[in-house]
Amino acid sequence: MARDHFLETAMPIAFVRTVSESIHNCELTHMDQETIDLDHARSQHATYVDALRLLGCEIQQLPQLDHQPDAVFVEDTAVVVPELAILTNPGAASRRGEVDTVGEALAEFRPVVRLTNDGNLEGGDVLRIENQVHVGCASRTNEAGILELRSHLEPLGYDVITIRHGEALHLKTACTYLGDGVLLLNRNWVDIEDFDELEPLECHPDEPFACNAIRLGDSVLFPEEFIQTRKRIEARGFNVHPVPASELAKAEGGLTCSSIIID
Ligand code: CIR
Repeated sequence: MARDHFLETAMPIAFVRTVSESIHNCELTHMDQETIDLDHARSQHATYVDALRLLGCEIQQLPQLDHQPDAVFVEDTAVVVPELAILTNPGAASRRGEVDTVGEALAEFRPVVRLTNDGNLEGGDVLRIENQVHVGCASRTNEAGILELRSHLEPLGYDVITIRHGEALHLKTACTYLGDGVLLLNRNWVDIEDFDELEPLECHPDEPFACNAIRLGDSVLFPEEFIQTRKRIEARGFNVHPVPASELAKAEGGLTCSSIIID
């Protein structure tokens, strides 16, 4: 389908969704249940959305889905490249009802395809660096899901590379790309040798969950709670824009999880 059927974007668009009333029933894999304060979570989320706007994104609000506990974590529902939006089949069955509304929103901007239920894949497992698409294979994403993703992306010129990431929920819990050739990572969960020619920047050992950051323009959006790792990122020459992220962290969510950003 010709690209001019779709809306052109002058600035990045961030798709976001309000924290659901039922967030306390969220999926938990590696963490014990803690009380999540809905108002606090929504207030931190609003600060996050303001920061995305400040750093140059146009914001598109997805419909609120109060009966879907994890619906704020929109990242997991789609993988978007300039040519295509691929809706996922989340490994967590409770999350599959989040996908339709994301597809409807993305359809204005990209041709949309949908993974079948032959395999599982969640967007938090997908780290794209230009034409290299690294995909974590663990509890939420399996070989069949990766195979199907590859069948959509390889014809478009992307390399799809499978990565094992140990105990982390998603690949992007274990590492994210800061830009300028630098990968922020937790070496206990991911091996720098799996990423061609990237410079490793390790999180502080006391902050194992401090590897989920978003590069936007000249800034790195980063959880304000992780002071030691922030110092390392700044010492490497990056400008850090801190935002509070502690409440949704109790639901095993990081910063990338709460948006789908398309250029
Ligand atoms: C889940 O377990 O599915 C949610 N409680 C957290 C999802 C976080 N998403 C992400 O890392 N991309």
